[in-house]
Amino acid sequence: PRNTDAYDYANYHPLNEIYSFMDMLVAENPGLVSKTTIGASYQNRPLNILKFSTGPNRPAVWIDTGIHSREWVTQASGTWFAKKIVTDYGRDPALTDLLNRMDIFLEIVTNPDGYEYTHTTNRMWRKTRKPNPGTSCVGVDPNRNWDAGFGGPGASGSACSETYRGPRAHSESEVSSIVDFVRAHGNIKAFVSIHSYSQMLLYPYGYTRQPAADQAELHALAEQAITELASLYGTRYRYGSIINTISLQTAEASGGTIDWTYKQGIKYSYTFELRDTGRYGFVLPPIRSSLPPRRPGWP
Ligand code: ING
Ligand code: ZN
Repeated sequence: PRNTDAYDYANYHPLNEIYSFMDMLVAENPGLVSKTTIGASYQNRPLNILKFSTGPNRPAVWIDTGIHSREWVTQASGTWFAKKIVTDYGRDPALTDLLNRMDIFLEIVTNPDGYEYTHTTNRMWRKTRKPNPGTSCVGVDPNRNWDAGFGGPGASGSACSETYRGPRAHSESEVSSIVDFVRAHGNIKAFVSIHSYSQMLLYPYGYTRQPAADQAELHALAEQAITELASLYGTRYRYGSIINTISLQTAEASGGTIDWTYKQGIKYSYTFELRDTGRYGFVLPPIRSSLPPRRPGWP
């Protein structure tokens, strides 16, 4: 596509098309959107974030999608959010009010090496693509690599595991680039890290049963959010703390993104698990292919 109106939001796109989407959106909305590169992936791809801003020195909302590469509905949703923000600014009162007071940062492809690999080689790849010395198993789980309960139960020390935590906290540049950005910014008020699948809205903690200090408020806000979400298409999301809501082999999940951001003082730290509930899972079909097949001679 030549511009972001011609972009097909109902289909999945390879990495190069998402990168050019970002550049088109910036070119079309120079007063509202800018692109910053916060680091490089292991394979030296840019870690790009879009900044939506209408004034200087604002507190900010962070959204990331695609930290797990196979969760394709998340990168697609991130692309949609970006277009939606520029379309709704000045039209939708809530979004306009938000952007008149705060900046929004959006990292659409948080694990670009993994995303490329899911298109070329293995659709089910989750982790980064950094080799692990002493083994042929590649990659670290970037949602077990953060310095929050790092090394505890709910992550693996084995390089071949899908939940390998890595050699040390923040060992992955895809993680440390966000850590550095969050610290340097210093005024991020909400941090939303988006995964799929399961239809859940989660808040800290994942590494400990100890309730977050703001548990009551986080719970009430999650309930309000999923109620409003369901009012649109009837999609039902469960909600609660990570440890009480996800079901893994181990109860815990340690070293997760939002446990770290919460401990940095970002109270509104949430993770969405988008559609579906397991029928298609990570390989959720694009909207187009869930339509009935075209019949020759029919409109
Ligand atoms: N699920 C998440 C995972 O990393 C999760 C669940 C969310 C764990 C937040 C920790 C923190 O296992 C998926 N689908 O990736
Ligand atoms: Zn995930």
